[in-house]
Amino acid sequence: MGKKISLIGAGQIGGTLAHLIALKELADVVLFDVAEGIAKGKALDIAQSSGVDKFNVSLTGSNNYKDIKNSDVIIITAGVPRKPGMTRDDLLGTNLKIIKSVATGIKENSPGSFVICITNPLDVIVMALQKYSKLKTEKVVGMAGILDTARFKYFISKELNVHIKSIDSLVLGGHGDTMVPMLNHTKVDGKNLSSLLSNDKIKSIVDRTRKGGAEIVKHLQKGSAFYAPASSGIEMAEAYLKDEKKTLPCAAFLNGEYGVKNLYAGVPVIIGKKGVEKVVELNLNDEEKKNFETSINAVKELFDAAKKIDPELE
Ligand code: A3D
Repeated sequence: MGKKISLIGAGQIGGTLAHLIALKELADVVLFDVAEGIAKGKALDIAQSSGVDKFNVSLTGSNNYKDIKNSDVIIITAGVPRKPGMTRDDLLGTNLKIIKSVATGIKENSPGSFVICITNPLDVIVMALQKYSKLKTEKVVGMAGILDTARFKYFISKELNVHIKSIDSLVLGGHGDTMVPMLNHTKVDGKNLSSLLSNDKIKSIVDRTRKGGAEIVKHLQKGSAFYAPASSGIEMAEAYLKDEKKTLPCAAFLNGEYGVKNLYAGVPVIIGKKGVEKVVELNLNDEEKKNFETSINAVKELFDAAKKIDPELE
């Protein structure tokens, strides 16, 4: 039987996700948005490109949650993006309300789906989504680490003039200014990054990665990054649909792993047909551990702020 992916939010990322899913023939697509015209218009536009690109999947636009029934995967981008000068955390109040309605829609119509959240502030919104929807924690996961890692690798590849494929790396922690590029786990053709670049250079690449989203917001002036975020979400959906058992950095529920309990944060996980099948625990050195803890504390603080906005999250 054909697979089905529902996209909640048909904005910049939602539309790009739909296009990528169609080009890869991953699944039939339902584009859902409160702004019905956007969902319908984009679905029709992409569907018409099948005459050129020859893909064979169906695309529909909707503002009715009943249309997401029996989705294999749901990817959520419903919410508002940042404007220049805003942090991701500034989006909390608005996007929390939106995610509550999305959680209800999913719970009532497709509770067995693998749900990938992209809406910011990521770690707190994905945690709220799981709490509101009460879906299994292994079926609710956030996209951020793949994007942050892709940005980090891109800047390294440009600096060293090497193919991005030769770089292994990971960015963990929360998706914010405290995210943690794992320097000791970063290798270029098997060599340690510290043997190839000066400390100052590495520091400036880490800094640019942490501010990678803001750099794009500043250029665009209207809206935030959407091509690389969409590609990153697709990698997670594909790993689940094809049972790839791929290790990917994602915002996952921690139940004691890395010494953290009852919180979502960016860690390497294995994604296969059961969803998040395992949290991979890396050996962190003292500095990585310290930075990871700082990042976890930032996520905890923001979740406390979310609980003040909506006591139902207690
Ligand atoms: P945008 O193009 O504004 O699309 C968001 C869409 O959500 C719009 O079409 C809205 O109509 C729709 N929407 C609003 N409320 C609802 C609702 N209640 N139900 C359904 N749809 C609704 O934004 P975008 O696609 O550029 O970004 C979407 C989100 O992703 C934002 O919160 C961004 O901050 C976030 N984002 C996250 C990352 C990560 O790496 C985690 C990267 C880039 C953007």
